[in-house]
Amino acid sequence: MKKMNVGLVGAGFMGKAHCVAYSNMPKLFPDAPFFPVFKTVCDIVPEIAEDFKERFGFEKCCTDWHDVINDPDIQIVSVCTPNNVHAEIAAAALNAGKHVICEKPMAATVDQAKIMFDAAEEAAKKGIVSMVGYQYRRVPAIDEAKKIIESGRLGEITNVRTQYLQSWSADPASPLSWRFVKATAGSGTLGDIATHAIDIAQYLAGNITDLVSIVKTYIPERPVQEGGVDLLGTVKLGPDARKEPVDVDDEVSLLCKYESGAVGSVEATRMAWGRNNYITLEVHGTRGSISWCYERLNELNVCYGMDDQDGERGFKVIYTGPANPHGDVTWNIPGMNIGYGELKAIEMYEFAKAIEGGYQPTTCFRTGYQLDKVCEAVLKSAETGAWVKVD
Ligand code: SOE
Repeated sequence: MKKMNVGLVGAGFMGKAHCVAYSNMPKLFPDAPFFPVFKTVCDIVPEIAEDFKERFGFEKCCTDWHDVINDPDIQIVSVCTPNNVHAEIAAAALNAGKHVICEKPMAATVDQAKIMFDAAEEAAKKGIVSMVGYQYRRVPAIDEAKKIIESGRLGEITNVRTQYLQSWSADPASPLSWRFVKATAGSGTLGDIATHAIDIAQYLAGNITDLVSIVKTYIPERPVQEGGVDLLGTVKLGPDARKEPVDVDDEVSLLCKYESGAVGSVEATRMAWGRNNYITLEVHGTRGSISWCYERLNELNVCYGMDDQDGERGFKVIYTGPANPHGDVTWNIPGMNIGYGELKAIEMYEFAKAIEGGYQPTTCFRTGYQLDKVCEAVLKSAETGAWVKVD
């Protein structure tokens, strides 16, 4: 099997997710285009880089991302750093002729996203592939929903509602990480998780053209964890810890119009006690509806309302499996179920197929740039209270 060498920048939670996906891709997908070889892992904390190298079997580790970009042996770069450095690393990698898969949101600002988009457009002319980690649209149930919508069985789509609710930052004792600082994150819940919900909605209903939004920050300062890594709320600090301001949003809500003519709403928060990775989708059409939640990601609820008898109308549950998108490559029996690990492997497989085929995957840097523009429109509308057109 052909081999391709991988460099990883950022050895945190998402670095781990990428590496598990690289490892599993050729095992889960018999027609995987290549076998990824772990060449170099980079993290600014030397002990983290060293530990990651050992555990995942990288050949080398380093603390300066330029060492990854300047290595002619590396063909693929994963960018899993805080958002504010995505642009310089990803653009440098693309300019050096490397395929890039970058975590979301694509950048901390639209200007940074534009730099990445331009670099990706130029690189694409040479067959170089870019991708942003909007993996939730690749859940088999979401692709099945898309098939059903496109088949017309739901009639004309009138409303698409999505939510992404988490609780890991609801406790004021959860430390201030880079995710709560505008300079590093760009925005809070908006870029971090609302973008996933927006991506699913746009995947199914077309791009958002107009929106009006509310953005709230509930916890204005948080305790600082000295020298710690971002552990997503699993560490709590006592009342004596030094505090610093939060200058990004905790919660965002928007009403929107899609280019398809549908309308809808998106809500996201990291402050919803009791909700963990609660991504929901509800689609209403003139003949039927779809409903889905990530916490039961293998199940798609469909109601063919107009085709049901009076008195028998309701949702039926499709347990996704071999007969659904990506069903040939995960597990054999519906109900055996896939989870986050397999989902990231599906994403990696799509990335690998695009590299082999020399085309840009869905969720390429064009998609990432457009999503960053939606975020810009959300923040603008929240400031003025007015409807805003997405550029
Ligand atoms: C934290 O909110 C986070 O890790 C996000 O950054 C991811 O994109 C999401 O998939 C899970 O939660």
